Amino acid sequence: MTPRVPDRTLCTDLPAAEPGSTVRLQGWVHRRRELAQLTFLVVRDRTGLAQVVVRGEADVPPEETPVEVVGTATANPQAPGGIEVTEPTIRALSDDADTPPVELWRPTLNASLPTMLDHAAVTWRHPLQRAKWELAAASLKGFRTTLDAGGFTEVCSPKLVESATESGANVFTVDYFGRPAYLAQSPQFYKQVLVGVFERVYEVAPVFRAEPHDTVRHLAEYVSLDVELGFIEDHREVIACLRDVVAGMVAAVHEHAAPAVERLGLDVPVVPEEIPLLHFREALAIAGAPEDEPDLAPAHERALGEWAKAEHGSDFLVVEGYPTANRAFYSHPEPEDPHWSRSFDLIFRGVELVSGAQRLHRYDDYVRTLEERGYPYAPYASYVEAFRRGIPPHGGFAIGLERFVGRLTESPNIREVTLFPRDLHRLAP
Ligand code: AMO
Repeated sequence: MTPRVPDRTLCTDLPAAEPGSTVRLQGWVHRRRELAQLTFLVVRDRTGLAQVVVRGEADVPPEETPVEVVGTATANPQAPGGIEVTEPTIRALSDDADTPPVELWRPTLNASLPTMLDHAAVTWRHPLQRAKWELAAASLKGFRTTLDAGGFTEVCSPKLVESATESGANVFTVDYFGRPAYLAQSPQFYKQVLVGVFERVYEVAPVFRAEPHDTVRHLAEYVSLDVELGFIEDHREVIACLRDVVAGMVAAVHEHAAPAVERLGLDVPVVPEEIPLLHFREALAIAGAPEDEPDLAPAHERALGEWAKAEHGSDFLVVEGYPTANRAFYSHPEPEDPHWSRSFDLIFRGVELVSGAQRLHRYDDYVRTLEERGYPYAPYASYVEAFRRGIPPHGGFAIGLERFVGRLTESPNIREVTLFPRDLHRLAP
């Protein structure tokens, strides 16, 4: 429970205050503008901005200092929302703040990305920056609400693990009491094993990828929204679940982040009832790629995004049936033609947002696949042996949170929507 701060008026509620009544604001000095006879003070709190007018001599702390303002609500058609605070008593709640590295009071920030990231603790205070994370927070709510309603159980799996899940190449190794361990690249093995307990699980957690590439869509740590469900017929059921989850995330953006959508002037996508779906082979042809290409390159995904928009008016597209050899070993091959897998990706505005698949669920299939791929058994033993204890047919997917918000806001670089990004060059702030 949030402790009740008596009599605090939030900035958004100021327009509803009775003119003449005493109000108490708490927030930061967003802007201090000294004129000859007056000082205008704009206070910023978690809900918005409010104008305070100080007549005559004023001792207003510098910008970004947290303050409490007690004064009179006064009608003024020129003030935001038609009400400002006059005759204020202003009390600094901390020491005077240093001059911020960027002018946060300006309607837009025109600092370079490195400056924004170096000073993230301050630059996130800008209303347009905050709005981006408000979208992320709303999306998380929608993810959880949709899955809770669908009978899923939220789980938390370990992030220190003994084997790589996605590929050996991009794992971070840590010293675990004198032996090597890895930071989890994904909760993949645990979510599958937990289908054996709960049937349907999801997890919201950071995952770690030692990505050697300095790209606009890769981070070394990102938030993975993982889902796994049992008793399925095939991957199409997983795709149907994914469709509902993404629709739930978009609905939650409307429901919980409407002011952020408005501030950013966003074009929020509509999730079609049936997301257009292509087989990998068709996708290659549409993207103009050679037919023996093993995967879709970013340029192919962009072309497919344009195709989905032009042909179906959709910001989303599912590609299924990637070549088995090119997907993770736990992916289920198509029984009729095992060259292709029951895997899929969801492309959102030309960028891969989700990977998923039906998984292998029989112990013997795992042993054979590990052997065929030349993987040692030992590092996978505790995972693979769970499949001797009765795991039903199952499948799942993972959504990259930062990719979702990045495409929602059509940001050129994923770092712009990440609170404190980690990449090849950045470990602080
Ligand atoms: P995959 O490795 O494709 O699949 O990751 C799933 C989704 O996570 C996001 N993503 C990233 N986001 C930011 N930086 C990165 N370095 C990065 N790498 C991936 C993308 C991607 O689509 N275990 C499987 C999922 C599953 O089958 O359930 C997996 O992790 O949005």
